[in-house]
Amino acid sequence: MSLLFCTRPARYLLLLAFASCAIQPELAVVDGPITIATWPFGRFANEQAMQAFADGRSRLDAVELGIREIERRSSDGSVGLGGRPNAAGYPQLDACIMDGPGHRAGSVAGLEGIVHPISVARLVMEKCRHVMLVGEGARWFALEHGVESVDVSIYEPQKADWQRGRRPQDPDTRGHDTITLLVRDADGHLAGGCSTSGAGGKVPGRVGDSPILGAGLYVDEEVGAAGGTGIGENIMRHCGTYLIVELMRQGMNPQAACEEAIHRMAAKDPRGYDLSVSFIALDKRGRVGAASSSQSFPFAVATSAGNQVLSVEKVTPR
Ligand code: SD4
Repeated sequence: MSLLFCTRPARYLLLLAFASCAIQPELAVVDGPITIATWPFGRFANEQAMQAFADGRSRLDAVELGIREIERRSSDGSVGLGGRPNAAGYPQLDACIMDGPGHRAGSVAGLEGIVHPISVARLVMEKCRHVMLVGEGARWFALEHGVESVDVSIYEPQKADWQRGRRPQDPDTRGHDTITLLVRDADGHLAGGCSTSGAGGKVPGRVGDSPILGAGLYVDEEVGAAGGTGIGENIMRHCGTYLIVELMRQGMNPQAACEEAIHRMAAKDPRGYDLSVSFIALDKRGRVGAASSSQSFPFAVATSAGNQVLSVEKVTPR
């Protein structure tokens, strides 16, 4: 991994062009706002987040608007109400948001019938004395605040069947993705968020890594931010994003920290590198990194100079 430090967005654009040829992302110090998001759809989240910055909006607006865009699209079976249903046949959504200054956070899990879980996570952070709400209580809180919702009585037949032990023959357990978006604003402050329908075909009530601080998302204003995607059970057991941020605190750049976290997880885990986890990271200086345990992993990075999908190959086991 070669490191390159520069301060000009124009040079960074060159690096992005280079990196889009599926070479490991190079590292550059970037002035001005920067956003990084999981998966190719992350470019749409970046677009909204950068537009929010251009419109003079806050970093939390950038995170919320970026993620809402993917929840709204909800078209690839991953995020939002169009995401993969649980084993009983209806979607339960997880989301969280974290702000660097003040180390504030809000989180929701197992949320039903709410169109934009990321907005509810933000409401929890800003309007509630708790950090995390789940299930019916989270939905009640969301409705109290007037967010966009659908009538969950449509899920009643599936719930009744599940309770009676009548399980769908073939729950949809196909692959699934999560939008995780990390931002640094023009003043160098950090924030992040994530939103997902979680693992397709999950047992009703299952909570993944995405709404768990330090698992699917962690932001530390002094150091940097990290986000995860993949099999949540494997990320949560290792506090994946907390580990990455702590590795950055010890001096690693975001790329090295993402890779090192995966090596440490693999060393400890009976599954070795067969973890299906991927991470993105962003540090205070505006450097980005990404790594994946067992598959190539596309993600998107945007600066004022451009918005591009990059890709890393799975880490080489050591
Ligand atoms: C979960 N980590 O609920 C999420 C799903 C995901 O790529 O990110 N899939 O386990």
